[in-house]
This record gives sequence, C-alpha cells and structure tokens, in this order.
Amino acid sequence: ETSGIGADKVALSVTASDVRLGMQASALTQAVLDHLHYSVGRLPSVASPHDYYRALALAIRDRMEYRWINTTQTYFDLNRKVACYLSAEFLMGPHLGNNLVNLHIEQEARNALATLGHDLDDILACEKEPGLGNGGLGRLAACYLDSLATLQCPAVGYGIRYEFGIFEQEIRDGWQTEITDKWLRRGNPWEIAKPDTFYYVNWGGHTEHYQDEVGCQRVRWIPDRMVKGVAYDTPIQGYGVNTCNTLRLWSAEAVESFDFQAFNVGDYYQAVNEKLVSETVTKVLYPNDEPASGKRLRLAQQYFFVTCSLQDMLHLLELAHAPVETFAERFAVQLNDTHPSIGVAELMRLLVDERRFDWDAAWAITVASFGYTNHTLLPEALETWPLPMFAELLPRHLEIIYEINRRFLDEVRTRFPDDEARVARMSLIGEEGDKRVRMAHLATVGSHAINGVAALHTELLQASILKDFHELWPERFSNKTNGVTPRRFLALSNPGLRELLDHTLGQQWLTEPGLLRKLDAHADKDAFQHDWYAIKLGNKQRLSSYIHAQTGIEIDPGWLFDIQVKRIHEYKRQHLNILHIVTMYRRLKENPALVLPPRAFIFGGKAAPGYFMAKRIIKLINAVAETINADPDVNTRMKVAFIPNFNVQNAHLIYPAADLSEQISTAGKEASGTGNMKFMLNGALTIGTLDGANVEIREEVGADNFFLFGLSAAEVESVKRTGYRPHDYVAGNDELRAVLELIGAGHFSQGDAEVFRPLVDNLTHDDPFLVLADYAAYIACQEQVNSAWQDVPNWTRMSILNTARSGKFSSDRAITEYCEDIWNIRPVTVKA
Ligand code: B1H
Repeated sequence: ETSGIGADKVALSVTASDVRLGMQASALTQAVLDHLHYSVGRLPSVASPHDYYRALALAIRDRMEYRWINTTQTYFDLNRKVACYLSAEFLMGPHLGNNLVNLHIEQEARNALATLGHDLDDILACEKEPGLGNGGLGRLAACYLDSLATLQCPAVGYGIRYEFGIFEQEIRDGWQTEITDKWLRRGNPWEIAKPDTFYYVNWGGHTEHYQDEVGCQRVRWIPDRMVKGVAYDTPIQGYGVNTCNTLRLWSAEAVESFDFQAFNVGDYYQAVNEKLVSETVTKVLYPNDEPASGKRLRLAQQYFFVTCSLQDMLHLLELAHAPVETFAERFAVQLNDTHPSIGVAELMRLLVDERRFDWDAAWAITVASFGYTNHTLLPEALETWPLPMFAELLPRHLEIIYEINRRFLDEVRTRFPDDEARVARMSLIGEEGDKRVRMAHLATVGSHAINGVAALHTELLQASILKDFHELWPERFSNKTNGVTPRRFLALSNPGLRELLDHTLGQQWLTEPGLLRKLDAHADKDAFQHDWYAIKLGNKQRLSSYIHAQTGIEIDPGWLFDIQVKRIHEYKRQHLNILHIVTMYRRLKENPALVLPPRAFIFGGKAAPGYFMAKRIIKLINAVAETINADPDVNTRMKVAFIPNFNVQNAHLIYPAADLSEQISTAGKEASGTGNMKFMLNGALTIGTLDGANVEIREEVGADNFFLFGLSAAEVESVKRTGYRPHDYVAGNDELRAVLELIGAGHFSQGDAEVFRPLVDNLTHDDPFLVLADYAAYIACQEQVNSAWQDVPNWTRMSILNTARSGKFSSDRAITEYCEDIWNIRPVTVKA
C-alpha cells in the first residue's frame, strides 16, 4: 500500500511484475511510487521533483535491465564479434528523456507523472547530465553508442568515469568563470557499479630482461605504483529494439594491500595519502578541446582506461573459452582519436610479456584489431609525449614502441630505399626540439584501418599529416563522415517537428532517415509550410523564454534566430560573427532609416580555462551584447545573447529554434563539425565555409539552399604560402577599419581600450585564421541571408528542404559504414 499524492488514483490492477516491467502508465505510476518508497526513501507528499526524477529514472532503468542482461547473454551465447569503442570522452547528455524515446514510453511516463501531480518536462529538467566530454568528439562517441544499439550491433563503449566532468560555465561581468562539475553529488541512477569487475594498473619502475624456461629472451616490468580500475556500467538502450548495450567506465581506486605496510609501521598519513594519489587518476576531465595538454596525469588517464578495457576483453575471451589467438575475430577496437592509442603498445605488452606470444603473432593480432579515427589536423592538437615523461610512467611501453618503430622503419626503408628524410618524417619518435613519441603515428602503424571524419578532412589527412603513411598503405585509409542521432536531436528535442514528420511520413523516418526526402514533395505546399513555420516559431518561443530566464535578455520569437554554438576557438571564428554584428550596429547607428530585418544573434560555448584569446572572445560577445541590447537606436532590430553553459541539455532547446546555423570556420581547419548536422536536421539554413562536413551538407541540400562564402581550403593554403598580410585588408576596407577601431577604442567596454586590444592587434597583425581575409565575403553573404529571410514562403521551403536532405548525416549511416568497412560486425537480433 502507498499513501500520499496520487496514491488514491493508482490503478489497483497492477501486478508485482508490472512494477519492474510494465510499460503502461498505471504500471509506471506504481513503479515510481515503489521506488520513491524503497529506493529514494521519501514520502510522496514531501518528495521534491528531484526525488521524483530519481524514482522515475530507477523505474525506467528496471525496464532496461531485462533487455540489458538479455543482450549481453545473446552476444555471449552466439560468440559474436563486438565493437569496442575506446574514447576518453563520452558526452552522453541526459539519459532519462532519451531512454523514454527509445523505449517508446514517453507518453505513458507523462501520464504516470501527471497522475502523481507532476509535469514530465519539470522532472526531466532535474537530471544533471554526465558531461564527460568537451565537445564534438565526445558527443560523437555518444551518438555512435545510440546508433550501435539501435542497429542491434554488439558493442561496448569503454571510457573514464571522471568524478568531475566538463566545468560549468557562469558568466560574471561578461567573463567566463569555471565551476566544478559535481555531477555525482546526488547519485547517478543510471550506472551500476561492478566492484568485482576490476583490473590492476601499473605505473613507473623499470624493466628486467630474463630468459624463460625454454630459453627465450623475455621482459618483465617491475612497476613501482599500482591502482585498481573498477567498472561502472550504464545501459544504452537502442531505439525500438530489445538491444541494450553497455557503456563501461573505469574508476580508479587505491589497492588496499599496497598501503598495508604503511599501516603496519603506523604511518597512517602515508597510507591515506597513497589512496588519495591513486584516486586522482580519474578525478577530472581535461577541459582543453583540441590543444593537447602534455600533462603526465593525462597520459596516466589514457593508459589507465585503455589497459582496463583491453584486460576486460582478454577476460571475456577467457570466459568464452576462446583462445587469445582469436582476439581479432572477437573484438574490433576503435581508437577515438589518439587518446587511447597507447593501446597499441599495451596490447603488445599483454600478449608478448604476459601471454608469451612471439612478436610477429602478437603484432598481427594487434593490427587486425585496431582501427584509428583521426579528428583533427591542427598541429597543436596532435598528441606527442616527451620521452622522459613517457619513460618514467610507462618504461616498458617505451621499449615496445622502440621495437615497433625499428621494425616499421625497416619496412619503410625497404619500400623507399635511400630516403632517410621520409624515415625521419614517419618515425614514431619525433626529433623536432626535444624527442617525443608521436601518438598519431603509433595509432596509424598499429591499425589496419585509418579514417577521417568528413570527405574533405580525409583528403587533407592523406595529403598532409599522414601523407607518407597513405603512400605506404593506401588501402588502409577511408572516409567515414560523421553523423548524429535523430532520436536525441530531433525526436527528443523537437517534439513538435517529430509529430509533423510522424504524421506526414510515418514513424519509420527515425530509423530510415532517407525517408525524410519525401518532404521534398511538401516543401511548396502552403498548409505544410504553415505548420512548419508554426513549429519553428514555437521552438523559438521556448528558447526565448530560456534565454530570458538565464540572462534577462528578451528576444522576439518572430526575429531571425542566428545561432553559433560550439566550443570557443579562434579557428571556429566566433569573432568573425562579431565583426558582422558590429558592422550592422554601425550601419544602423549611421543610418536609422536602414531597412534591416530584425535578428537575434545567439551564441553559446565554453572556452578552455587557459585559452586567453577564447576567453576574451566571450567577453567581447557579452560586451557587444550589453551595448546593443541597451541601445534603443538599434535594439528594435538586433539583439545579442550569450547562453551560459552550453551543454547537451540546453542544446535540446537551441538547435530546434535556429533559423540560421553559423558554420564559419577557416576552411581546412574544422575536421567535420556535427553541430552543423544537428541544425540542418532541425530545418536551419547554413551560412558557412567549404569546411568539414559543410561541403557535404551543401552537396546534399543543393547550392541554392546554402549560404556559402569565403576562401576554400586550397585558397587558404595558398594565401598563407604567399604571405598573408591582414593589415592590407584593413587598409583596403573602410568599414572593417572602423569596426576594428570601435572595438579597440573601448566603445563596448566603457572606454576601456585595453580589454580588446589583444584581440584587435592579433587580427590586424597576425590573424592566423584569416578572419579579415573572409570578412567582406561574409558580410556580403549575410546580406543575401537578409533578402532571403524577407521571403517567408521561400525561406520556409528551404528550411523544409534542409530537414528533407539531412538523412545522410544520421549516425546510423556512419555506424553502418564502420561496421561494414572496418569492423566486420553484423547486427544480431535480441529476443524479447
Ligand atoms: C575534435 C578533438 C579533440 N577534434 C583533443 N579533436 C581533445 C582533441 O581533450 N583533448 O585533448 C579533445 C577533443 N575534437 C572534433 O571532433 C573536431 O574538431 C570536429 O570537427 C569533429 O566534428 C569532432 C568529431 O569528429
């Protein structure tokens, strides 16, 4: 029996099994009350929305548990090959809403909560998302897990259970401040700790060479530190299927026996300290998107999660009584960038040192198992580790890397005789300045498949940083254009549009997004355009309220919503966007009669805490916003807002509300972009350069439905080669000069001419990302946007066509390609 709010309305026909399995609203109501009582320990009458969140989350997890165990059992029984996605980041976003969508029980849950006097949306808002990633790379891993489960592919995501995820951003006086992300403070109903699934991780020490019983030369690693990696599992429910895969995150714990001696001699402090030091390994996510941090603890994190994951795979083989020789037939191990690439050396160590494989056999298994996805060409993002640091932390791995390198360079010399320059370029050890291990080279040499994340990116990869490797092994390279999941980024975040699509196309579009093309036939219809427009307006109202609540800024939902959300980075050129805003501001001030369709310029994104320029760009956006929003001469036609703490949760409100998607990176610098796809899916038009996946977006949607501007990647390179002089662009463009002067002179900073001086100086004298070179083209292109916006039916038509042609950018398409071309993994049906 239960008491309290709603209890009297609960159907009494619910059976005990329904409390764990029932999908009807009545069963869910009962299950929530049950968890409120037995798991949360609260009276319904005093339970907070967060208590209800926990109770509902646990009720939903129950419903996945049976499918989860069934899925694991099915893979095991059938001995199926499993994709192991190794990633230092998984930016999962809130689980509850997504699981409701994937289980098809959103409406039932909504009704259940209504019975209990709560609104589902308020309860969903209580979830603190696991922010275990920086940006696109981490979110891509999350989208891929969703697609793997939905496509019924055997897969495990392996990563790190950071105690503190990406920091929370607050804006104070226009500046970013960072707050620790204590996402676990109120518990995490989605994970199940597996304290008995753990592996030991060693560090430091030295190696010894010895002869084994049969006279073979062998190596022993004598480490001087050790921690335990403990598994925490999160279920990943596929959409509309029984498949429920696993995300396994490792958490570091002290090894009890290690500090025993300290206890014995009574050094209690030393014993506790040991524990503290051990557990720092998984404390915090490094918040630098793109630039490699080069910190020892970061390398320790990488090795930590990779060895736990590989040991787990070997353990699973053992459980299946399968010989280690079959490793590569059982596991496809994908490296999400170089962060897990130490895995190449670690698998060799596990096979050669610990299982006594001979080198060649071990190497064959290693190369057959690993695949490597590159996500960036930016030199500052390529990971290299100084030899002394590497030798101190992982002495045995360094020896193994030397041996891999020796054999590899022999191969290079055979293929390309008398080309020592090539040998030096390809070596796993870089000798520019101090000697360093080049992790991209290690990942490439240790993998049978190497891919970039968009067509242009893969081309550039093969022509630049991996050119020599592509010449050696062209057959190992392929492109895998990124994708995003339409379940989270449309069905969950844009329920209005989902309903229209379900009604127009049937529900299958969610798993066969090619069907979206059928919208083409409706794009010109008045009534359909009308519905489309109304849904977009509703989404803009929703975002407008959110912005008002967060910032106090009021935005008219009827205006053009021009949105740039992504990490703040000079190559992404948020400052180009600002130059446009300031240009329009000046024009309006000079000519109040100017006809200009009203626009809201909306930004969001975090800057790496140590990234000086990026933080100043945030300050500039907020300074310009403050001036413009307060100026009655202009604020009826333009407003600027910076949404604090851009994350997956508020992204759900942002993408569906966009009219215009800003994808304005310097051509050749953005590997793919995935936000561009989320905007397109939700019917935004793109203004962008020919960079990353923008190229393919434009191909799909057609040049007429895309606002293209700026230098191409080839032109960027040639401008740089021939000597780029940004000052020439300033000298040649009065408006640009005036805009820069206004910013530099302190017009947006109460006369403070110091704050933005570094930004303006950098643009005029260096401008590494060619902001000024693209300025005029960008302004002209924005004028085209203005005229297009004034033709409402045509804009709506183009908006419809964007959604219609976004099917290619489903992560289901991307995952199907990985399964077929790289992993050799086939779907398996999990029975109910
Ligand atoms: C991307 C990163 C990245 N590329 C280092 N590289 C990191 C590098 O913490 N670190 O050390 C974190 C992240 N992230 C992004 O990957 C690309 O910039 C995007 O263009 C791409 O869409 C995304 C997914 O492929």
